[in-house]
Amino acid sequence: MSPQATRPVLLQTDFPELKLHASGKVRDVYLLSSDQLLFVATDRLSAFDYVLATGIPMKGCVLTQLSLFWFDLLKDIVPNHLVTADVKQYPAEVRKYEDELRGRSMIVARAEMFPVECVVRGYLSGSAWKEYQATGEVCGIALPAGLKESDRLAEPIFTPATKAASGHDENISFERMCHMVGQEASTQLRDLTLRIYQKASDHAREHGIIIADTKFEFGRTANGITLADEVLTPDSSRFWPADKYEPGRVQDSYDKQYVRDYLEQIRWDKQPPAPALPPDVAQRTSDKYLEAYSLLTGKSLAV
Ligand code: Q0T
Repeated sequence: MSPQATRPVLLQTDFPELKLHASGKVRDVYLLSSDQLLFVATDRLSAFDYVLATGIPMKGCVLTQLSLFWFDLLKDIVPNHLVTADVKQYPAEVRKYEDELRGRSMIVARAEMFPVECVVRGYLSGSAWKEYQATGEVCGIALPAGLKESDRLAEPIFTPATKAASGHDENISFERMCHMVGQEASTQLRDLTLRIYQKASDHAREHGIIIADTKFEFGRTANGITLADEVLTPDSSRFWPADKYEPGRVQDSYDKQYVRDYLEQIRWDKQPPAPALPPDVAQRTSDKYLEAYSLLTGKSLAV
């Protein structure tokens, strides 16, 4: 038995009076007015690039509450797009759905988004490990020879990316970023990204979690360069359990390990449709998300 009170799993939103602005693998975004958006984190889970048929209880709440925690921790470094996550303050046409939205949503200020993903890596993993093996560099940054998969880097590196037509991110050099968004903005975005990662990864490490890498999106608002999107969640980052860290191999994922193990075990061919998960795999995965939230914030998630 899981001691955690849970909310009904939400796989899809359906708010006919609201205007859907964008829908991603996990989040649905509604346009509220010319200057505000409603972000809703569902309980969808993607693995191996597909959204699975089974929702993960509490996942949308964990992702939203983690982002709120980090926005607050980081507010002295960078302003963020949060307007309110208090459903009692939502406008009437949105508050109509407050029972679904509570805990898993936020209203944000619309920003002029920079068309780059601001990626920072403290460890060598994923596409960076592949690029390093092929070229000895990552996004034009030369790294020392002889590094192993998942090694900690001497200094975190800024490795920007753009959304390619394929939907996959494409790593780019800092120089290429400067051509796209300008040198001054690029330098500001790189400095902010590295400062945010330093503060957040220090915090996480003191609480048993390695943030191997993460991705930020920024925009411009009346407050200047503003941190947008979700931040420092397991969906936008690689979280590794610090007590299992061992360079030289792929690391266990903090949140998705049971799911990956199950999908390998049933030998899913990674073609659609994505399979459903057995209830115990979904529940254990939910427990990992809630555990990450508790470790990082020192609080249990009240709903
Ligand atoms: C955005 C204006 O919506 C996105 O992903 C989920 C499907 C990504 N995205 C965000 C924006 C934001 C933010 N965040 C903002 N504050 N203002 N646009 C656009 N795309």
